[in-house]
Amino acid sequence: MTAVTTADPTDAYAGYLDHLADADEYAAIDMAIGLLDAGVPAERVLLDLVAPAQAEVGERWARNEWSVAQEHAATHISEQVVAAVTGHVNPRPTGGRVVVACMDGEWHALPPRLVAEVLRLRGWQVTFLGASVPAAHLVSYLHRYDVHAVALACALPMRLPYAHRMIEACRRSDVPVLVGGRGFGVDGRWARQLGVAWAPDAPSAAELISDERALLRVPPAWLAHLADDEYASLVRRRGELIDSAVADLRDGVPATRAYTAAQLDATVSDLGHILDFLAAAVYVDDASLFTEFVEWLSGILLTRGVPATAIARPFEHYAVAMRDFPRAERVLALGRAALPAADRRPAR
Ligand code: B12
Repeated sequence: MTAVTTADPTDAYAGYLDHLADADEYAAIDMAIGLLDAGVPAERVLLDLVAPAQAEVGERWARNEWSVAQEHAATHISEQVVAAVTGHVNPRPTGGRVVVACMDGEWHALPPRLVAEVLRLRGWQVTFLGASVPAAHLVSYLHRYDVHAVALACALPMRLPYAHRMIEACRRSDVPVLVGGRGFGVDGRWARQLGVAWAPDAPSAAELISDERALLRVPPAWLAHLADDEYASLVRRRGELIDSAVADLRDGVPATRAYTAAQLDATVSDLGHILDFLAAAVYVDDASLFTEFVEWLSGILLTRGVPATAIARPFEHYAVAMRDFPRAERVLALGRAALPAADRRPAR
């Protein structure tokens, strides 16, 4: 068993990351259980060790230092650690039932799993439904039980329009809704826009769930701008826009003609993400959703050797197609302004 020389998860962090890097599940679990045995509360092991380590896993993937396989291995180990920690403590419920689920199309199940386990540790009877739960299935599930609250997770802002539909569906079942995850913005501003209670982290989620009046005290959604139908039109034209952007890339960036099937798949996926983030920004009427995404995407692509001119090309193509959509056109223009200068070399 790995000796834990410190009873502070923050001090154990570097060693834990090494275990993730080595894909050493046993050492990672031993370290977490060692902290529990040294008197560290389980909640701190989950939130001060596992959570920041997973954020670092994401940074290493983004910097192209870790492959997708290394990220998957590390995430699997973190999931095993979460199970081992809560299994070790084995909390028994004293409170009502809380259902925790990911939005439809959302595969980041570990962040809400951490929230679910913290709620469990605090006495709630938690049902964790995991990744991508279709709205209709979630609603029929809620009807079968006496549910105190439902907590919905969204890690990617491009899923916000779906999130909104799901929130509304839960509300129609008269179950109080709470949301969280990076997808609602670091300060939860897009949750406020959608008129739903938001918590920045697991402890705040637990406090909110204990205060039913606070959970229900939310301002109405502010989505009057959707009357212009721009969001719906963008969604309708998604496939056609991606096809024409691929054709335009082949014309304008000859290197893309030699792309392998895998490279082409990744390109189509990126072209779709650009439109999905644009549509989500139009949905919540906030250009910062799109500009933040453009900065993130440019960083990812430059690190992987994609030239700045090739990154900019689809944005120019989409800009021409947005001429009849004033809000989308404005958001796209701000996104283009956030693109890297064409002479910037890929980071090494
Ligand atoms: C593991 C991982 C995956 C795994 C998820 C597996 C799993 N079982 O969860 C897989 C491989 C599926 C995946 C896929 C993708 N991922 Co990913 N992923 C991650 C990674 C590395 C870790 C996630 C995690 O566990 N985080 C740890 C927790 C603790 O994070 P947290 O958000 O801070 O959570 C706290 C609060 O936000 C809050 N909270 C979170 N959820 C909830 C829910 C509720 C109800 C409440 C109240 C609070 C709350 O409480 C938490 C604890 O205090 C993150 C990096 C990161 N920084 O998170 C990227 C990351 C989120 N992924 C990213 C991307 C881009 C993707 C993909 C699009 C990649 C691709 N090209 O396919 C896909 C999208 C899949 C989809 N449609 O959902 C980007 C998102 C960037 C952006 N612009 O939005 C990130 C940030 C990586 C990066 N650095 O660029 N991913």
